Amino acid sequence: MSASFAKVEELSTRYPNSAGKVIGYGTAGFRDKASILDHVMFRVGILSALRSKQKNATIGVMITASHNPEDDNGVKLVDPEGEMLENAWEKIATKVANLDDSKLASAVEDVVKTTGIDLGVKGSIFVARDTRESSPRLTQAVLDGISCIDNCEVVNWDLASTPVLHYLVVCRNGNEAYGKCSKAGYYDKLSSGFLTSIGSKSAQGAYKPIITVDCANGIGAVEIREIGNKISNDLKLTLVNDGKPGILNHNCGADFVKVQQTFPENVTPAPGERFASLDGDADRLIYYYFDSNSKFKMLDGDKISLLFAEHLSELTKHANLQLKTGVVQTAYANGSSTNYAQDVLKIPVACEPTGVKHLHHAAQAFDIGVYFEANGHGTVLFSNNAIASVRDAVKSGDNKPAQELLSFMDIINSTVGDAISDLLGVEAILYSKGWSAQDWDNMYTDLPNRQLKVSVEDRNVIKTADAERKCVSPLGLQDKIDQLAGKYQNGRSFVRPSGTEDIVRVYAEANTQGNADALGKEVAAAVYELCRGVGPKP
Ligand code: NG1
Ligand code: ZN
Repeated sequence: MSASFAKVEELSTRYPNSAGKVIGYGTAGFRDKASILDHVMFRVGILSALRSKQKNATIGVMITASHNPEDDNGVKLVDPEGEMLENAWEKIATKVANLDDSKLASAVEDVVKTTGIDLGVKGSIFVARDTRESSPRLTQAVLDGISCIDNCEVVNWDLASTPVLHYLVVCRNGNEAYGKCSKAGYYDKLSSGFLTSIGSKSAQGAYKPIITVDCANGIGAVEIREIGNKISNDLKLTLVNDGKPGILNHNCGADFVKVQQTFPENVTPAPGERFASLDGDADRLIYYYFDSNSKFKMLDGDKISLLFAEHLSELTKHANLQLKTGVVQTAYANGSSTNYAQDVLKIPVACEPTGVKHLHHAAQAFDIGVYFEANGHGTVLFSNNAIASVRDAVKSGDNKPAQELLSFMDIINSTVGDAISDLLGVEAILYSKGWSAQDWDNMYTDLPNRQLKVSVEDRNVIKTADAERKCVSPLGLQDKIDQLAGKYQNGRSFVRPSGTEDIVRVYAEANTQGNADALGKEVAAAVYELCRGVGPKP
């Protein structure tokens, strides 16, 4: 063992691997019960330092379990350009996180050798955490891990949302044009983008400049309060579920609203008002309202995506710019949204496997790439060509649509899905169109749908293809799904193993809620039967 890793051996005794199970780096990093994650955090700290030296750039470490319950926690690494960790390192992370304690130091030495890391390079790591009670303890484990590797500079940003950490990493790694590398820089960028976007015109038409925001009792409350103060003359934000004594993600937050299809706790619905929910780390956003029949109506990631796509492609047309706008979705996107984008807006749609890194990558193929998961996680990417063309058009004279595009670009946090940035983007568009939530919802009507979970012995017996829309294993399951979906008008269903929970997810949609529910139940029963279900039969 080289002397460089003696500290790994020494400090690892404080963080023994006693999880008793394998914990994998999934679509959202490591995520599990907070009580068994200490050794994982310590090891992620070590890896973040190595990754930083390998890339000779700042790496982010975000401690959060997003929309999961308070007792869970998790950690994800942010690569230098704000993107999710590269695949090869996900594998390294899973391997290192699960090793016996006695093998850790030599495995770390091995990573250094096999990935060609020069330990002489100075490491730089940004660490941030959400509001969970376990997060300070787990942050310390990450910091201890980093301290095992010599010559590293650490900034502990303490409480920050996932999108704020991504923003800080991008700014720090040289993209100064993007924004100032501070929390204040983030608040300024978004709020001034919003204020410039709406300009001096007052709210018009059916748009009311007031919205109630459910903060899931999470970190989003801290961030949005700062921004709300800066724009309060033009948009009044009323915050609910903004922290203790409220419990994180409990009967509130974007995931609760999306899955339960109902209002969160502490929101008093009234027709004509707009509501939005953030998730626990403020990277997902869902809107909803009471329609004139006092019925709950949801405006999810697909609706946000198409509002953005429609507005941005209209602006580029009016600005006389030849920029290609595209939409990227997953199989969870409502069938109506896909049809509306392709058939009505004539905007190309790509379908990618679940996990924003797949969507982010696909969105880079467009000048303006709008990507969202139906659950409200997404953003807009602008190519260098798009940024340069818009700036030129603004410089060259009186081009109002180009100016509007430019200020909209400032609102958008392109580094990752960002609930607060997306909220300001939605509000700026509704403001300029003079639209109510109902007007926005009228773009198209969602097909009724249902999501279910099935517990099975080993969820990984399910293998999928075609961006998760087809199941290729176990044999016979896809035929069964086809047969069941064929019974219902507009019937569509697919199944996939979750990357964040030990369950199989079932999605079903059909022409009526009753049919979507029935299809979902029947497909869940087929999964239970063909994949060795455990627990009560669906
Ligand atoms: P899994 O558990 O793999 O379905 C969930 C979400 C993803 C993504 C990740 C990360 C659904 C159906 N799935 O993944 O979209 O957001 O969590 O948080 O919403
Ligand atoms: Zn989240």
